Formats: sequence, structure tokens, C-alpha cells
Amino acid sequence: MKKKRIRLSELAAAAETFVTKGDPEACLPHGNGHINSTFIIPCRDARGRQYRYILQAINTDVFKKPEWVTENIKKVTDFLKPRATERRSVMQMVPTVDGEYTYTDKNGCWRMYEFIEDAICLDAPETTEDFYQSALAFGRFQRDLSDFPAEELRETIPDFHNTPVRYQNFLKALEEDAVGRAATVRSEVDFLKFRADFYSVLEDAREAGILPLRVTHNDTKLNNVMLDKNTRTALCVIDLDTVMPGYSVNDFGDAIRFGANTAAEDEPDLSRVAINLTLFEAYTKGFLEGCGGRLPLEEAMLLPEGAKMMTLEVAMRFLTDYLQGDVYFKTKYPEHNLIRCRSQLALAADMEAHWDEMKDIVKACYKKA
Ligand code: ADP
Ligand code: GN1
Ligand code: MG
Repeated sequence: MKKKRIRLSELAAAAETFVTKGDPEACLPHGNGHINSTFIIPCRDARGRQYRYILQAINTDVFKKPEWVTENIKKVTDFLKPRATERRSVMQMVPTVDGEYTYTDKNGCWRMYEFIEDAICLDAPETTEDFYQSALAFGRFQRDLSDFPAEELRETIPDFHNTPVRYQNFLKALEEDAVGRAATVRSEVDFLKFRADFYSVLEDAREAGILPLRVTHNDTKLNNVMLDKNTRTALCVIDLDTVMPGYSVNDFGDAIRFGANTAAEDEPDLSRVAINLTLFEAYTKGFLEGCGGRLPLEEAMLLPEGAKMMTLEVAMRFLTDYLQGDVYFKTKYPEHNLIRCRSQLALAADMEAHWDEMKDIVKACYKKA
């Protein structure tokens, strides 16, 4: 997706629409998200005290109904607040001067959050403990929302983690070949087609009553969680745009595909891409602990399937976007989505090569949990 140019005066107008402590002094692009446009707004009050905020333009090509996203986030954060250990451990939405939570201009739909200070957000774990802490955060998030009335949540992106539907969308994009790239991606297409029978295993498990729908985050990349800078412990789960009913094993799986990869999501040198089993084990331990013993063994035993499913699903999403001319994910260069796809396919292949070890690790962690 091409970056939209937003004028400084429009950014200032958006920032000034929200009720900040002190006046906005700047607007600084921030973060490595692939979807929204994110800025830090430093503010200063009359006594010179400083406060910071996150200003975001919700990507309305991706979220067709931004008001649904806002509604979900308000409900979820209101639900989590009474259980929170401190203010920084739940996203704090900032209202506008009109008492709303979004402001719409010609650039789209803006929202603001308090900036989570004294915290870090990582694109790769620096230590095994960092990754374990992120697993605790997402496991607890699921545990804390286990009583949330799921029927109150809007589906902000329909069929978000419905892999069979994603696969059909991919086949359609391949068939349509909108920008003439299909002929150049034959081996990636073959790899995905060869695994066609796998894509329905989670839906089948749901039908068999093994895999319940829960309230899940659905975008559990390491850079969607904050750790306390000083204690380096789990602090706050962020990027709540896709909180919807989903599968526990997909929350686990998306985190694994991103954080337990020995290389970056868009690593071009495939020899560097592998599943790090030490990180896999640490995450399994943290996630099961965080969920607070809520996952029955049969469900937990599908955690490796979740990891492989999320890896293959995002691979087909990257390839679909490449075939459609890069209309969804932010890209930094023309082949970016293809490089991302290849790296995810290499990771899925390495998971297959270590499948029995992954299953054994889950079984052992479950026994200890
Ligand atoms: P995207 O959907 O584009 O990934 P995110 O909501 O994840 O957008 O925000 C992008 C990045 O901005 C995050 O990875 C994180 O680094 C930073 N960020 C978002 N919200 C906050 C916050 N409240 N406090 C501090 N940093 C934040
Ligand atoms: C997007 O928004 P961000 O960067 O945290 C995407 C995820 C993908 C991920 C791949 C709403 O996540 O589904 O797994 O990129 N989010 C949306 O890195 O599509
Ligand atoms: Mg994000």
C-alpha cells in the first residue's frame, strides 16, 4: 500500500481535536506497524510538564467500519480496566473535545491513546525471557477476556483468520492476475497448493468440539505488546483493532511465526530463517501460564497447528497482496510482499521439519503447567 501524504496542518488539526494535557508541540512518525499510520504527539503544559500521546489514522481500506473498531476497543478496555494492576497496563483512549473517540477528516479516521511511558516494544526478542514475558501478556489477555460477552464484539474484518477463505481469496487473485505477476511466483504457488488439505484442520477441530471460539487478540506480533522498561516484564497488550472471537491457538501461532523465527518476517536470505525451539518452548510455557490453566489438553495440543497455520496464512496473504499490486500491507520496495511470503514459507517448511519436537515441547510444558 502506498503511503498517503498527510499535510502538517492536517496532523496538527487532528492532534488538537483530542483532549490532551498541555498543547501539542510536534507530530513524529512512529512504529513499524503494517496497517495504521502512527505518530507520537509530545505536549507541554503551562508549567512546562511534558506528556506524550499516540495519534493514529485508522486504515479505512483495511477497517471498512472504523466506528466498529472504536466500539470494540472501548468495550474491551473498559472491561479490562478494573482488573488492571496499573494505568499503563490497559490502553487508555483519549476523548475528543466533543466527547467522541474518533475524529474524521479527508485523510480518514483518527484516534488517540495515552503513550505508554517507560516501556519497550520489540521487533525481535532480545532474550528468551523477553519472549516468555510477551507470551504471559497475551495469555493473560485471553484469560482476562474469558468472561467478556463475545456477542458484543463486532467482526472488524470478516473471516480474518479463516484460512480456507484466505486460501480461496489467494486462488482468486492468482486467477485474476491483476498486475501480471502470477507467472513469476510459480514455486510459491505450488508450495501453498501442496498444503491445501491442511488449511481446514482448525475449522474441523472446531466442528469436532475440540477448539472453542474465544475472545482473542488475533494480531499477536511481538511489536503489539509493551514490556516495562525497568523490570522488563509484561506490561500491556496494544493494537486492539482485531480483538474478536477466534482461536487460542492462532493467537499463540501468530506470535510464534513472528517472534520465534530466527530471522525477520521479511528476511531475504532464506538460509537464516528457522524456528527457534528454545523460543518456542519459552512462549509455550508463558502462554499456557498466562491463560491460567484454561486450555484443555486437546486444545493445547493444537498449538503447533496454530503456529503453522498462521505462518502459511500470512504467507498466502502476502502473496495475494503481491498478486493484487500491493494494495493492503505497507511495503518499502516493490518485491517486499513476495520476500515476506518466501520467508514465511521457509519458516513453515522448517516447522514441518521439527514437527515432532514442537508437539513434544507442548506436551511437556502442559504437564508442568
Ligand atoms: P499497526 O496496526 O499499524 O501495527 P499499532 O497500533 O500496532 O499499529 O501501533 C504501531 C506501533 O506504535 C506499535 O508497534 C508500538 O510501537 C507503538 N504504539 C502504539 N500504541 C502505543 C502506545 N499507546 N504507547 C506507546 N507506543 C505505542
Ligand atoms: C499486520 O498491524 P500489524 O502490523 O500489527 C496485519 C496482521 C499480519 C501482520 C504481518 C489488521 O499487523 O494480520 O499478521 O501485519 N494486521 C491486519 O506482519 O491485517
Ligand atoms: Mg501493530
